[in-house]
Amino acid sequence: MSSSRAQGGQAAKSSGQPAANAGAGQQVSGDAVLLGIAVAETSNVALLGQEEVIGARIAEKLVNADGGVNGRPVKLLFQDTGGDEIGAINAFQAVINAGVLGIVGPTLSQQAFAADTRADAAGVPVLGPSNTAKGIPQIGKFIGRVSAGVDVVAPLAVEQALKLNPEVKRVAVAFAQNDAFSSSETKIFQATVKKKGLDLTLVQRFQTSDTDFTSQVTNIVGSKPQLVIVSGLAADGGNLVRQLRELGYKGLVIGGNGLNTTNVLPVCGRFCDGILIAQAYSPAVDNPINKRFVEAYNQQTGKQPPQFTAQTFTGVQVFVDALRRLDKTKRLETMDLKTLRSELNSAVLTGTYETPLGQIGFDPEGEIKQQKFYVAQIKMDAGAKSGRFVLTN
Ligand code: 1QQ
Repeated sequence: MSSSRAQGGQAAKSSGQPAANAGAGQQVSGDAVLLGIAVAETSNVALLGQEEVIGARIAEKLVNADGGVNGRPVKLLFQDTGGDEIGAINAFQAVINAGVLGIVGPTLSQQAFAADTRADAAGVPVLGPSNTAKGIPQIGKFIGRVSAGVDVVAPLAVEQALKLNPEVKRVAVAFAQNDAFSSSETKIFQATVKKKGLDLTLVQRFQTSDTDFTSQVTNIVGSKPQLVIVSGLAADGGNLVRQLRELGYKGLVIGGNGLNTTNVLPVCGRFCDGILIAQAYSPAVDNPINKRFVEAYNQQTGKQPPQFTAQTFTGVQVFVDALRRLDKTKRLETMDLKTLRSELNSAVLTGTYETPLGQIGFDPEGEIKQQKFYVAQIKMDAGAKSGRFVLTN
């Protein structure tokens, strides 16, 4: 079953009919089960979002190979959000109007705070594949995430840095102040630094649109840190690290979740080497679904899957598993679309799932319950044209 697209802003604007009033009809009966994938396929944020599209496509292939939703094929409706809030709102509206049962997206927390409220108001369940800021599941009853929050993931990178260099005492942090995730993550990093008895010597701010970090890196180097922690997105964060190294900084660097992609490697090149980044996924997770996922990804790319790909795969899988379960108690065709979306939301929240992230479940607010996390370190290959994320634990 091939994927298709909602009709962009057009569908969002032209539909006068509230989606919640439509019948289930073609969304399920003998036809495909529709799910929306609204992530950043374009803009700077596509450095992160591209990996999510791949995860969704692999999930579509594997769930359909397993019979879809009890015989009904699953069809993903892709809608590009671009990198900003308005793009996310429009993409959400387009897939909602097209009748999807649930949405996996958007890419950024900054976008989620804007777009998720629309889905929640329309009664459409959302699973955030990469929305890690504090407060995401609390946006509303229909909002959950398969991306563990910064509070549980970020501190692990600091612990790993201290293992690599127990001498670390002086720490500087920098963060993108116009991005909700980066502002949330830096708070956790700063609290962790203090909790560990380290000295937070400097806090520097930047914008995700910045390309020149001269003043920030000059101030950072001047504060003589032994560890620098960067919370930004791939383009800006990668550039900051490069400029920091170019100015001669030799100590440890932690990158936050916004740098968690090999797409950062062309940005910082050889200067990416050694960056520590906490992970919510390991390709080594030992269960059948992860093995199939890793194999499918590897066949396509020759590489191991990255975190955002695994999380987006998981978002689709959770919706499909929940629909399969729901269908066994109440046949999907017997419900109108509004009821079906609401029942799907309840089913998602009450299930447990064996996924590439390991076994997961949700708390009543939609926060993921996940057992294991990891820390990777970037190793650039000789020549620094390519590199890998190597797990340290
Ligand atoms: C968020 C994130 C992003 C940096 C992941 C793509 O974690 O916005 O919450």
